Amino acid sequence: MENPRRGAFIVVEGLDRSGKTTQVATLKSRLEAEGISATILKFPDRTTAIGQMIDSYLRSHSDLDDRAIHLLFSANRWELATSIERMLAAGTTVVCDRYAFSGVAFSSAKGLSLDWCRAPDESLPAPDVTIFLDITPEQAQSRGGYGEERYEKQEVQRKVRAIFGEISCEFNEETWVTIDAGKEREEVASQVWKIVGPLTSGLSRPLKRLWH
Ligand code: Z5A
Repeated sequence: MENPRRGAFIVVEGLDRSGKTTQVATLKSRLEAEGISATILKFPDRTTAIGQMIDSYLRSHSDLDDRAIHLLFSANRWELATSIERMLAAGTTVVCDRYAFSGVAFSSAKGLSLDWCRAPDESLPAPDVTIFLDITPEQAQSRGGYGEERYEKQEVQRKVRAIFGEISCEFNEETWVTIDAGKEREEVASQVWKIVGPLTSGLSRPLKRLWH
């Protein structure tokens, strides 16, 4: 019989080096330790055919028009949309490292309009909460410096952070929570758990859709 309470959909966003991978891994261990059924996803999902095109672009092995790469990032999310819905309906908590907000923030930082950037992700499953790991580009760079990928530059990250700030204004304090990611890993993890813990017993409200 299907679980009457669906799983919660949790998205973790932030700049490069803000600690998303670290925090999602810590959260995974905590969820496992608590015996909670959970799935971890990451966008871009570089394993699919579309994901491989995105990977090649991010590594600067190929060039693409700004709009074309934006649509590929969105298509990469649509590839998984049905399975996200199925997992949530089955009562599984889904934690996602980056989602459509990264799509809008990074493409709009290149000069594309917010409305144009939002359109392809319209009607994707909407997260119940987005946890934004906030860090300055300077703090981020001090964490071992940026690598070789396309957007790993302070100027880009500064623009992206400002756009994430604009996007956050559309949400209330329950659906978008900003955490100071410059703090110690354990302190950040404990704040993440305070948000996620209460959602893991499942939700009875229907899943919403972006950007409704
Ligand atoms: N992108 C896009 O344009 N459109 C889209 O639709 C989507 C994405 C979905 C690839 O993303 C690029 O794709 C990304 C946005 C764009 N470009 N940028 N920038 P990605 O997710 O594959 O790559 P990433 O975000 O750059 O991941 P990352 O470098 O792995 O960063 P992270 O996951 O946020 O950080 P981390 O790996 O957990 O930590 C980084 C280092 O800091 C590491 O050495 C940690 O040990 C250390 N760390 C972590 N936490 C702390 C604390 N609290 N204190 C001190 N040090 C810490």
